[in-house]
Amino acid sequence: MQESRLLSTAQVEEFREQGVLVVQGFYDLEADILPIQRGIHQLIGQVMKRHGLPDRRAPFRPESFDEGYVEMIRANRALGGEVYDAVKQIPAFIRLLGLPQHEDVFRELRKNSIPGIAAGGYGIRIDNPNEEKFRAPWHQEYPAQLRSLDGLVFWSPLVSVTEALGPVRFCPGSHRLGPLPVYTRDPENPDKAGAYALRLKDEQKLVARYPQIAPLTGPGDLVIIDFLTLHASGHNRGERSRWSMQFRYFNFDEPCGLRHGWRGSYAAGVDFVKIHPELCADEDLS
Ligand SMILES: O=C(O)CCC(=O)C(=O)O
Ligand SMILES: [Fe+2]
Repeated sequence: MQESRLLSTAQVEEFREQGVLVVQGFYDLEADILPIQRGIHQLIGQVMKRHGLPDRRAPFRPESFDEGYVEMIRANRALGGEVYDAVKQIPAFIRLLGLPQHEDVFRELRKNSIPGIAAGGYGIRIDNPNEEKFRAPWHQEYPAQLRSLDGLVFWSPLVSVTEALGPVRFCPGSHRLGPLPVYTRDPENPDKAGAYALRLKDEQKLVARYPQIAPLTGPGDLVIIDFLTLHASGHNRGERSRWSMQFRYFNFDEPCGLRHGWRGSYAAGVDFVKIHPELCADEDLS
């Protein structure tokens, strides 16, 4: 077995205890992050071009790569959806998905694992100011992703996340609860579908049992999240969208995944309930 190289023994231990770990300066800003920010700047321009909108933006700068985006969606929210779908196809983003260090970190945290990249489990979130529709309520990653129980989310911001931008919230230690029952529809939000409609059963009771952290991070930082750790989007009350990347890895050698054949969830066209009927709490709903 290889020795732990990218994470210290203390970091490995912290992750095991907390189910979440912040690694500052994990990525190389110039080589890894800047090309993605440049790609987003370009694709915002391409969406403007597609719709015949004048592009009055300043030349690209990493700090303001998303200039014009908030104004654009304020005029027409659908254009935000176009940008969202486009940016996950930026070559530099896909290159970072397969970064060897992701695999190395996975092996350091999941000894003797066979790491896999969760197909359809990567993307760039754009959490817009004062928007509720796509905000993630308290959840564990597993029901929305499946693949294997012991997966990891690699989460990394493309902007400096201030309190105003609504940092992601975590319940450290909650991964020890194991996979929790969920409702597959949300009566309060009937317009939500698929993974967006999943709601944790007894959400408030469960969350109240844990302390909460909401680390402030910036470009280059990495947050590693256990597939079973409770976490939720913050509320963006700022002036700018909170842009962040998600890469999800799983383990081909975990018993539950081996049993169901590393199936994906909603994004892979799979009805999660067919695979885990025991985790569906819908019978409680009227
Ligand atoms: O960035 C967010 O608001 C939520 C992130 C999340 O749930 C995830 O990366 O799995
Ligand atoms: Fe999540």
